[in-house]
Amino acid sequence: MDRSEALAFVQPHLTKSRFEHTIRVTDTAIELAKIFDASIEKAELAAVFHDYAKYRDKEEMRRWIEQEYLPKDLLMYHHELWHGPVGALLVKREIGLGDPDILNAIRWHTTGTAHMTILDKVIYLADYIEPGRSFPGVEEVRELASEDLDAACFEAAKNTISFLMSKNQPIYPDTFHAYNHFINVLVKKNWRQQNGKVGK
Ligand code: DGI
Ligand code: FE
Ligand code: FE
Repeated sequence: MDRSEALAFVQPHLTKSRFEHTIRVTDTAIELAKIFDASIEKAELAAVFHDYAKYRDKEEMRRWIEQEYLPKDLLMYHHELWHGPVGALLVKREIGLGDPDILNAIRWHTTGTAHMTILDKVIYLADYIEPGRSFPGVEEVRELASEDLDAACFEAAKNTISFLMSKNQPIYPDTFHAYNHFINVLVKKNWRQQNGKVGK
């Protein structure tokens, strides 16, 4: 499936501004995929479909989570978190896109998780830093994003958690798992650099 075909599938499900966001996420994801050597074709499709389920009826999404093999604990958290996992399911069912790499990147794009693939990180980050985003801290993440994917994801996870805590919002476990994973990765990288083991 090429980009224009994919966009034609997605457009009827999105508002105009969400569709424009999707295009910016797609362009950003392709740039990141080039820098970090992810599949450009997969990054493009995952980005086009990442918010596919964003405007599904809340009760419909609840039913998918109840009926299908999706984490039930999602139901105890804000429905904003549902469109990633439900999106992955519906992109497979309705569009017929079965590539697990693409579906996982869609699944994790809002919360992140531990042990994300490069493609997962590319989509997580592209959604966070696309040029239409203007929240505090985004510029630092943009700068990191061209150099160190893990450091950029760490900052994004940290900012998201700080933001949610400042609003007294519950935080989904995978959001914490992402944060904890990236802090460990960065500590290890720093140790290696300080001990002259770069690249080993
Ligand atoms: O769909 P988008 O708006 O493009 O972006 P997104 O899928 O990253 O969703 C962003 C929203 O999700 C943002 O308001 C923060 C929220 N979010 C991310 N992680 C968590 C979370 N909300 C809660 N309550 N808990 C989380 O762990
Ligand atoms: Fe989203
Ligand atoms: Fe998005």
